[in-house]
Amino acid sequence: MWRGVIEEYRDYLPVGAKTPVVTLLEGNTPLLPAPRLSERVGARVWLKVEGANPTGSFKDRGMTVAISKAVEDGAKAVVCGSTGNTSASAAAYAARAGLACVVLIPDGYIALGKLAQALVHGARVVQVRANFDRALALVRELAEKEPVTVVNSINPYRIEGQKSGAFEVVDVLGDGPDVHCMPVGNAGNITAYWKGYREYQDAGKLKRLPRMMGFQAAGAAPIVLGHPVEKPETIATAIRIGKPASWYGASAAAAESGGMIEAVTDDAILEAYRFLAKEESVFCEPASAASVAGLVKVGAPPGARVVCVLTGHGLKDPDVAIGQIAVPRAVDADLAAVMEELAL
Ligand code: AN7
Repeated sequence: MWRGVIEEYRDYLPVGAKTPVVTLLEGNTPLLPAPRLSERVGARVWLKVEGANPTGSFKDRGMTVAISKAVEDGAKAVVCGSTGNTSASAAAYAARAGLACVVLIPDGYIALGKLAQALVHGARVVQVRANFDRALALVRELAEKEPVTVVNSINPYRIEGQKSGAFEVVDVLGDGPDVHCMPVGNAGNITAYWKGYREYQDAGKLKRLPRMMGFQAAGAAPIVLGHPVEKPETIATAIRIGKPASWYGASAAAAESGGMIEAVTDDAILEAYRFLAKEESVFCEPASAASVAGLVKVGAPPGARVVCVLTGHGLKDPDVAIGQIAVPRAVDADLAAVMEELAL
């Protein structure tokens, strides 16, 4: 049986025999072949379906390590600022560990499913009239005044856990892919994947390092522009971030791997989002589709092995989903009415 990220990759993680393992058996997510996307871009594409994690996003990989270490270090409470998924994951893992959890979220800009998760798992949720960047600054200030552990990706244990995504890709493919595509928000995940690939290289488990391709939303693309964005805007609220904490890590991953950080428009993100749902049967959230929008935009060498990380589940953001289709109208409960509606 799969034992969760810490037990499966213990040798690569900063945990000891005394670390209390707080796990929801995260990880081991599908690496799903994507035949129609492969045909479209002329490469061999796999989708790393991170929505299959316990709280529906990749954040669980880092949270199992961050919360376990917080318990080991005697913490009583954790705090994070979040565009949604970090708060959902922190709330769930904190509940499992018996820790109090405080989350600061940008008022009105987090997807409904994520807000629901933080609430049902029992976190203290504060909606702040500000964007994510300001919420994270407040979290740092709060942690200086109060005895709380920050579980944003500025906590290095988060990055350590998230690098397990790269291990799993290599464990399935037998080597690194040629190209690795992913969305970039606060830039922790691209930093983590690159660390994971390099550690597996050092361990002799991988011969080929992938080119790391990170994609920001065009309205929230500070790394592409080369300066912070004061008022980031995108339909992909998960990556509506103007001042990424791991800016350096993302730039280094792209530069060292011969990859790039690029921007994709909201229209391109939504096109990829619909394509993934209709053609590959994977319902991901808008931010996740940025990885595929990016691949479609920049292309890949013919026949290259490409992995696109789909970071979160589509059910997280029902408003965007429903906004993409015409909501069906109600008809009378008789067969004639149903058939008329179906134009049969
Ligand atoms: C679905 O939850 O920043 O570049 O506070 O939820 O590591 O930040 C979420 C980010 C991509 C970007 N896809 O990852 C948060 C938060 C999804 C996300 C990203 C996020 P990073």
